Amino acid sequence: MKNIDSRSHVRGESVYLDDIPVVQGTLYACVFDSPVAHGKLKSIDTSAAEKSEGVFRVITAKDIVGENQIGGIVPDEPLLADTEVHFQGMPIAIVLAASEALSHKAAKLITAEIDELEVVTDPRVAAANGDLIVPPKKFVMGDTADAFANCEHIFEGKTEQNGQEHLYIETQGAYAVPMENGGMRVYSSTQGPTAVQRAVCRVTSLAMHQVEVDVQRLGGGFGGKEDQANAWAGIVAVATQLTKRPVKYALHRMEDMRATGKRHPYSSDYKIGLDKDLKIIAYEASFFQNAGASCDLSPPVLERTLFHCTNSYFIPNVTATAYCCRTNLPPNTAFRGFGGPQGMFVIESAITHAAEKLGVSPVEIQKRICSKTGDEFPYGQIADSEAVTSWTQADKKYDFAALQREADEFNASSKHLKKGVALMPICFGISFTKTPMNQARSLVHVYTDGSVAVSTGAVEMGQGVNTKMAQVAAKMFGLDIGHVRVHTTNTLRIANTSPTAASAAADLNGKATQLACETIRDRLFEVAKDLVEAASIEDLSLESGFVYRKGEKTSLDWPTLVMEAHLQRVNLSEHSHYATPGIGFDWTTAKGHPFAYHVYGTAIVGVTVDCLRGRYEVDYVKCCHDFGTSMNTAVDLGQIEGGIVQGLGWVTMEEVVYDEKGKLRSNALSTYKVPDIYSVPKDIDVLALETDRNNLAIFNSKAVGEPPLMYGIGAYFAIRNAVKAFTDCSPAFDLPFTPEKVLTNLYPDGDTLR
Ligand code: MTE
Ligand code: LUZ
Ligand code: MOS
Repeated sequence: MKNIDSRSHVRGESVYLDDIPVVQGTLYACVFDSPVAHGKLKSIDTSAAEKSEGVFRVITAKDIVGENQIGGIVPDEPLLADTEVHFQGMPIAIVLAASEALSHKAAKLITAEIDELEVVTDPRVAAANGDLIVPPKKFVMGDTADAFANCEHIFEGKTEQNGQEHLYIETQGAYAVPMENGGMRVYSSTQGPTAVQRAVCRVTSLAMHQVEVDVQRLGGGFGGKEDQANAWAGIVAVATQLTKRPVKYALHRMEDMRATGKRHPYSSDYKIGLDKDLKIIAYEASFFQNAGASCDLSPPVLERTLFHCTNSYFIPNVTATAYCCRTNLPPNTAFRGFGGPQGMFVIESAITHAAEKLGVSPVEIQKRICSKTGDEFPYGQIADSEAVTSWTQADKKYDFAALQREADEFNASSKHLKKGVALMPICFGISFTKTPMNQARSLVHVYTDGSVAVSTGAVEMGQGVNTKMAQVAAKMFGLDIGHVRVHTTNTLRIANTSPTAASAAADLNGKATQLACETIRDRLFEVAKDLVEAASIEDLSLESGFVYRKGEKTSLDWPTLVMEAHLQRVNLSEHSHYATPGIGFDWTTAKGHPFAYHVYGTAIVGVTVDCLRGRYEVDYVKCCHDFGTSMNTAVDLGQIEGGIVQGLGWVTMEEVVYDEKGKLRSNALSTYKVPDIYSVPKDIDVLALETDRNNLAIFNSKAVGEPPLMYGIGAYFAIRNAVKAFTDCSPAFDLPFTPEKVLTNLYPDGDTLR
């Protein structure tokens, strides 16, 4: 089963926001955004822009009909700056013109008088100033103070992690078209159609039933459009409301890069304690999250850092504290892994630190603490663990010791090329940690020709969720996938959707689709029962387009059955709702059972470092991954490969650079390097950990969107090991490990010719 979009993607026929045919009279928006990261906005001069060729109107904060606010969790984010600017790239005014080129030209003519204020870009400085967006969050299990007193070895240290640009191929954008009675339809490149609908209603004062949001698909989201599509939809909606004209805005790459938030940088402290058998018995960590200028999704991202701060390990005594620090950078936001990778890097760094000091391989420590079924996570959930099974199966197939030996032997005879190997286990909780978000709806129509239309709240962004939705309907009705069409994600057909995020879209929307199909199927069976003279509907099944009775094919085919049901006035449509059972979390105790299940896996990453130049290549990523029972191995393998490459890009070459004034320096593809075909691992080998253990995943096919990204973290540790094979050093736990940083670690004295 392939991805149903492959053909139209390859032929360039798939429709993205910018491919939607525009309506006559469409105006093109462009924002004038703040050139200053922090300051009092005294005045805005739009006169030159208003006189510029083709300009229809310029809009500022005072024109907004509704509330000038899009902050979802904390109301700290005006749509347009009114009295203050708090990051470079913050929208101040909207220019509307007859073409995209003319609106961009006019936006450059706008000026603003801004009294500059102090710019903070460092989360620790913000924390020291007491500038936290929400109060600190804390997880406690056992008693670390007590446990440290009994430790044989204690190590303390610090880690730094940089951000990451989403670099979805399709930039942010939206297109609003006025409808009668003051309503509007908004096409948006968003992961969260309902979030866009709410934001549009807030800034226009329209009721939600007046605003239709429609999403065909995204050219990638990666979390960057979970919350941050709202601003651009809000901007075109405000403009449409004021002008009664269709308004479109598809951002240029550099606008997108400077105006949108990224993965959160973190600065963290750790303290780790081991007993005499090298078992970790105590772990303390403090996470300083660089949230940027407004709240956005920073608190739940921070929470997931805590949820994943012990990765796949069981540590009996844990205290983890997390600080959401306000800085003058664009608001950082969801990014594949959602704070989980940041938590995992710190524990892996702490383990590596301990191993280095104790003169053992980190593997010796990692293997002693793999969680087992029945172990408790610091947040109270009891593990149903595949940490050991994925480790054992990976070791059996790939032979960790042999791979290490191969690297050691290579290094013994190679002067300037050094190989490094590292083991990277993962454990990722599936469900939104905010329990109410774990619900979804699906609308299924069976038409009288036998074709099937499915609409859900899931947004297709390349991850293949539409293919999975079509598979669910096809399987439930015993049809070929060609009979099923998955339609746009639309707030009129599916209301109150959660964003497509948390890797949970296929589970939540797939289960809702399954329920809808089941209901229709049972109605059809009632009709079929008489037609094929079955004793009970229990005897009936649908396979390969025919009704089967007690496993035997009858002559009643699907289109005939459907038409007969229609003639008998049987309802051939169903709208179903699914809510994940058995989950919940109580923040007053910071304990509960937040996740439907966890996804596990164990990867081994091998690299070669060119110790003359500091450059490196990833030779392989071999992993045993917990799929449950994959319902689409092609799609899931694609997710694993993409996730790994995106993860290792974050820890190696992707370097987001802001200067001390809060100006983004890595603001284009010429200054921000993402992995390309030459830098992907030469070998990605995936062993399926196939289990028939029951879980809450759709068809037992576990969520796969985010977890594999964290295998990529292993590349940092593998490179570090290679560097240490060249020279006696202890590189800082500082991401990304760019070739420049590798080189300075290889030659700490700057002497490159030894
Ligand atoms: N894969 C592609 N091709 N494009 C994307 O934007 N987003 C990732 C992941 N895989 C993404 C992707 C993120 S951040 C998430 S949360 C999941 O897909 C969301 O989809 P799912 O819930 O259907 O797995
Ligand atoms: N988004 C969200 C997420 O709102 N809550 C989550 O728990 C989450 N987890 C992963 C990715 N996005
Ligand atoms: Mo993904 S970060 O949950 O959009």
